[in-house]
Amino acid sequence: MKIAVEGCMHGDLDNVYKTIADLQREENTKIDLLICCGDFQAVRNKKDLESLNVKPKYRQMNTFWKYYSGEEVAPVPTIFIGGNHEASNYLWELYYGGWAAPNIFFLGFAGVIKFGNIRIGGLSGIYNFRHYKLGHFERPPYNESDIRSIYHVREYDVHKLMQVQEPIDIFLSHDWPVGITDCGNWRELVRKKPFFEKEIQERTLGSKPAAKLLEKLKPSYWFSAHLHCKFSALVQHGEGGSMTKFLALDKCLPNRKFLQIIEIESDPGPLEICYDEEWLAITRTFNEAFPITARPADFQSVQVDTEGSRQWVRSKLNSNTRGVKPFEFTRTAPCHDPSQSVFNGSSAEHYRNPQTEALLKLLELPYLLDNSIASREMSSYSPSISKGAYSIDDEDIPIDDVDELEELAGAADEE
Ligand SMILES: [Mn+2]
Repeated sequence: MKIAVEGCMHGDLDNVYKTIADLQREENTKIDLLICCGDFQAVRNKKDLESLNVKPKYRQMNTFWKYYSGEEVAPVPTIFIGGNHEASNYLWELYYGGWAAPNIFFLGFAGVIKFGNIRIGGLSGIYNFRHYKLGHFERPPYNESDIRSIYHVREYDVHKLMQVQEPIDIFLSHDWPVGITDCGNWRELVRKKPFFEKEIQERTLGSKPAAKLLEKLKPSYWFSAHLHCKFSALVQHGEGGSMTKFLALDKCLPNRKFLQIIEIESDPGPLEICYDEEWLAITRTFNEAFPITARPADFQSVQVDTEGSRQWVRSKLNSNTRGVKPFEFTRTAPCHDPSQSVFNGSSAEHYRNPQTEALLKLLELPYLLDNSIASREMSSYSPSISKGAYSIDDEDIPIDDVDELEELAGAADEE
């Protein structure tokens, strides 16, 4: 199987698919799957832009909406995770994963799926210690603070991924696992990106939970993005242990290293995206601890019966009309109309995405994503007055936006 791996998409689907088409023609080859490591920007209409954390000058429709409306169809099955520049309201609709557009699958805030016999896991968002322990309290419309915290990785989602026992072939995170630079040529990296040096030395460049997951899951491949440069590393898990090939890629710009083709040995097919039984069992088990307020998840109440829940999920999938195939793509919010300069369609703040509802029904779980009590309860549990570690006033703000840093670094970054 040939997989194209891409760094940050930034809504530039037209260009990435064109690059893949050119490559297939030039090299007389066929790409089976495109993987994108976040900052995908699945913006359906102008209203979605209100949930996207970008500076006003970058607040553009770009090209995802054409794939959402059906004007264009993704020529290659595409899997993506979320980063820190997303239409977070839309990704929230698909919290458990699902089709964001035909042939374009969002892995969820955390998720594992199968493509053929290849198992792909991922964690959306970026790490920020101030919000890590909190629950998923953000609800659209997002205020100035929520629009930034919604994409910060939560302990709950990491905890679910830490339960995965069976081998993972490919894992995706938007920011890099902290310490990954030790396993590659960091000197060369620092030559190109001098402003990373301090973070590397202080071990703050990247995500702590991602590093924890790398150590636990030991996938064959790990792909990341976010820092807008290409970097590879080889991680050896203990003496004589297995290896993880790490690769980070740039964003999609001319003459930037944003795409890489890897070849993985796999069964002949069919090459389709399918639900992962172990992951659905974990999702079902831990849903009762789903933290819908700012309060940290309480894992103590969760009864783990690994074999029992596996069997339960298996029998459900066997009797499901679609088998292990995810539920079909459905449009919720209206499509962008380029003939209109301002959005004047009617659009709800939150849609119950039928894919999410169907999956929850299959797993016999309640729908919690529009729980409005959440936001009210949230105000009585202010992170800033809780333990010091979550203090909003903390000056130590990790890298949230590399572009901002690059602008500050100015000409030093120009290659
Ligand atoms: Mn990013």
